[in-house]
Amino acid sequence: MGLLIKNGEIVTADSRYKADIYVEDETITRIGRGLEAPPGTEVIDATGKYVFPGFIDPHVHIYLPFMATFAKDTHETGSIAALIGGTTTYIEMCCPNRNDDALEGYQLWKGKAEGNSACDYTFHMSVTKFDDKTEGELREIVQDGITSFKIFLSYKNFFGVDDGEMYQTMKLAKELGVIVTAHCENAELVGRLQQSLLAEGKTGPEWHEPSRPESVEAEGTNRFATFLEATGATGYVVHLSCKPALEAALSAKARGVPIYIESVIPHFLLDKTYAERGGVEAMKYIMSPPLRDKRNQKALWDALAQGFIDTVGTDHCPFDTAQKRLGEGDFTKIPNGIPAIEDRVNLLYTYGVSRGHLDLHRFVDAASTKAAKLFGLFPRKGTIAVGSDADLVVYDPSYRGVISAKTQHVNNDYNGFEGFEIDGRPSVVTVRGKVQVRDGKFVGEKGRGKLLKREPIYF
Ligand code: DUC
Ligand code: ZN
Ligand code: ZN
Ligand code: ZN
Repeated sequence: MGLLIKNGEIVTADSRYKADIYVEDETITRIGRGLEAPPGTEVIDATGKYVFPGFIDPHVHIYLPFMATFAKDTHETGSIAALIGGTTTYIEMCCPNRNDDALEGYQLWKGKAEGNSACDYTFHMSVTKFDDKTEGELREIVQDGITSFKIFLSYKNFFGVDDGEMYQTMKLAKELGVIVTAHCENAELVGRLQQSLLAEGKTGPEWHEPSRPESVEAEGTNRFATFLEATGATGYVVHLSCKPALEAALSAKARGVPIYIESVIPHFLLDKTYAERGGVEAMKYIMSPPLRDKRNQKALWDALAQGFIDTVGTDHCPFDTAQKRLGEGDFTKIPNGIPAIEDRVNLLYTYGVSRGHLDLHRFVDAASTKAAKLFGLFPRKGTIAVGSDADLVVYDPSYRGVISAKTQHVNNDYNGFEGFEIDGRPSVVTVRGKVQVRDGKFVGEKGRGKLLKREPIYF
């Protein structure tokens, strides 16, 4: 049975027009005015609404053993939350520990998602060590359609790589047409600063940011860019949070280094004063890189509006208040993460487009199209065109609401954006032609999501 979305205003990264969209099976087959549909077609009236391509979150953690515990979502809860918020595809970080085998890790992560996600998904494969065996396994994983790597310059004891391993990872990525994504903070410096703060009795959550200052992120970003330059690999900085790191990345870009930038929604809207409230209220706002001084937010919004920041993701990573309390008396033990998978699109629309910081096309580009292009999903995902997957978000800009943990679908007992107003939300969300969400409710089929096989890209 077909699906017809009538009278909406289609908005992509580069076009805006009124037309109907006809979907057969999983694919958009016609776009035009006054389309007729055979009897039995499901018709959705999108009068007064935008129709956006399904949004893509390029950076989430669903299954994640980390900091003596596990992130709280499953693919069932995480994907339903994503879909309600308009995200129809997410890219999860597959993060085996340094001591674990890469291929076994990949199979484990893949197994957690298979048959459980209601939206489509793929992975960035973390390279957490580099030796001959790992290299062979990485080649196999790329063959399976995973054409992006992730490296951590931080988290030395969990996933972090040293500079030599970063170099080898980039050489392999260059050969295979794989983009290297990176968490850029200087691990050694963070470790030393943490130890000296603790030794001075500075143990509360307000010391998390001073243990990972802006300069530490700028150094990591600059080092990552330097290694890209030397190896010729293409890179993508994840969750860039501050002006000095932005300057480091942009100065590399200006000299021709192929480097792309992601920032995540918490850094646009929350600042370090949230982590200075004391006790568990502060611990809820611990993530890395940390929430920063508020002056950075303008730099991020401006860079996003101008296209210097390419994508907006979440770094979704839920830990509940009981887990956050693992760091009572020692800020280095607070599980890092602020969940946002459900709220990213509505927050970016509200505080970007609706409140005048962001052009509507740049919004679609940053929240969907650019990620599709960078990660080998375009034009299957990230646009509205004949032949593309029918991942569509009928968006109601007249909706008014307030974010609250009481109404969220993420598996967590708080929401870092509690009380934030939203000026719009998806009224219908489809994944490959099937209606999965209507007006804030999941009405679809659990476990329908597919692992997306991606092709290498030689940038
Ligand atoms: N930062 C977080 O806050 N959580 C997960 C991993 C990361 O890099
Ligand atoms: Zn990270
Ligand atoms: Zn992350
Ligand atoms: Zn415009």
